[in-house]
Amino acid sequence: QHPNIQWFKEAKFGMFIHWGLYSKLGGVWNNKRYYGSGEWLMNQAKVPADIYAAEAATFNPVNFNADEWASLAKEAGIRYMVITAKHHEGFAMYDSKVSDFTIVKSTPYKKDPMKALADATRKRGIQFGFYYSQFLDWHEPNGGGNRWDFDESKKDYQRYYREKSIPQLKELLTGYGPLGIVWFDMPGGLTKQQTQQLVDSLRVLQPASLFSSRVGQGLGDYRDFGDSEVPPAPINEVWESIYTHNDSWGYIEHDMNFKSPREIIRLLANVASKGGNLMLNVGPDGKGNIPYYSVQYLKATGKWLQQNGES
Ligand code: FUL
Repeated sequence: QHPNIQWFKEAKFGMFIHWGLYSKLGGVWNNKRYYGSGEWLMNQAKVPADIYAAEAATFNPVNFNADEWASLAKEAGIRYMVITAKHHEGFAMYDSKVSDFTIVKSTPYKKDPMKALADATRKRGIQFGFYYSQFLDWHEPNGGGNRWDFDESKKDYQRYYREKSIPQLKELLTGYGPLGIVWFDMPGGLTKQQTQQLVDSLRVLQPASLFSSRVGQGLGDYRDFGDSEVPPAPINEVWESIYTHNDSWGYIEHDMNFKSPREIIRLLANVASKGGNLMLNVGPDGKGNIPYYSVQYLKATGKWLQQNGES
């Protein structure tokens, strides 16, 4: 077991945040509405990489306020936060030096929101972590997943890992203070030995960080189930369930199917009673606002937890 697993075993409630260029698109492409995972819009609509990238020119999340997000988490009784540093679309939501496709270099916003969020979160005693899509990257010719622009047979995954994925992970593990979690997602293109090498090369940078099981090949520090899945019975392992507040991880403007405070509390109780943590996702919009119902219902959840002696 990982030497720093204890806090996670006791955490119970985490906040997941999916935030990227897709947040600005809100599930709409060429006047067509898509439903489901808003962060998959580029793939759903098979948007060419260069046309998708041009959307960055109008991504300007001026309402983003790190202290607001962190204090909402605190009020909700949340103990750890994991935010998308780069999702499958390939866009870095932080100041990456190894790519030009970043919030600092290709948007009018020009700032790195992650520094402020890391600080605001930790200041409130909440563990902070990054989600990073280590294999799927639809922006890059050698990244996994984009077959509508790039020929699969010509892809060099090793090169993608070498030139973008690993260097970006190293940036995230060295530039943002102590990370509670590095939340990998959707492994691919690596053997077990190569995955072990990846893990080892990152471990040395932050030995205390926990790595999610989606790093692949059974090498994570705790177990994640599938999306929106709770095991049927208690299990004797360190684990986490991930759910999203409505029906999408990334912001979708026409998705109003938010779980009520009662539903959130039931879910929390179900997961906690089986010994796991619930990491519940919110999807802020392209301006940097957490949806109204997520704010209200998370606050109500926190209030209930406090009244019932859990927070
Ligand atoms: C999945 C991803 O493909 C989804 O977009 C989302 O990030 C979810 C939490 O994990 O595997």
